[in-house]
Amino acid sequence: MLTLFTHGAPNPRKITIFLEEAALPYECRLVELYEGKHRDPQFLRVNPNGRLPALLDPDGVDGPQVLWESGAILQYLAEKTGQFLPRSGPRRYDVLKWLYFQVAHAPYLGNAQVLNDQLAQCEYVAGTDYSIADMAWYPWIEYREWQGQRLSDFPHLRRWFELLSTRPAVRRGASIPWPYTECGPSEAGRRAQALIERRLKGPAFALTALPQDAAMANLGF
Ligand SMILES: N[C@@H](CCC(=O)N[C@@H](CS)C(=O)NCC(=O)O)C(=O)O
Repeated sequence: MLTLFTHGAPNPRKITIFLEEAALPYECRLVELYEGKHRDPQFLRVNPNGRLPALLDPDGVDGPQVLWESGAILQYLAEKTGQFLPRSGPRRYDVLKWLYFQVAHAPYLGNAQVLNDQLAQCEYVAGTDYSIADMAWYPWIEYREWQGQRLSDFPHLRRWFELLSTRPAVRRGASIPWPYTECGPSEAGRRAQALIERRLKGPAFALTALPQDAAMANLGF
């Protein structure tokens, strides 16, 4: 069975969305980010970069396979199952292009505009078919408020987000180990949640409710 090293954070949720979509059996191993457990020597032996997600597949091509970096994990699982990534041809590279754009550049604020323009032309992020590129973007769009952004400013992105939210596997995957609005049951998680909620109500976020020009002027641009 696959083992996913995870916590309540956007990059690991890309993988739980895939695993739920593909109905692959897996177990979750929680690595408590707010307590810094991802920097423990034990976890660094799994991912020397000390970040989540990581995946262990005991049935890899040539024996057990350890993976980290969410884009590599999504590509591996897509190739293992033959789902959500065309095996060859231009549409494969469309998916990889939008996948790598996400893993290389999220969560920069300007990406919402780029995605919105793309989704004005395509039903899904990489074209006509639902793919691992959609799974990579979805959990980050969930966190839009942390960047002071609203879906109402990006109608095509909103249409896509609502479409994905109707998929039962996306809803399940995005709630494992818990939804993005929560930080988990540990003491450190509860402290983090209180801090985040205070910050979301604070002036840095209120600023973005202003029209773009006024917000920029306020920032001194
Ligand atoms: N490029 C990596 C980024 C992984 C990453 O930064 N994960 C976050 C959780 S969403 C993390 O582990 N953060 C802990 C830290 O940066 O110390 C990927 O796509 O997997």
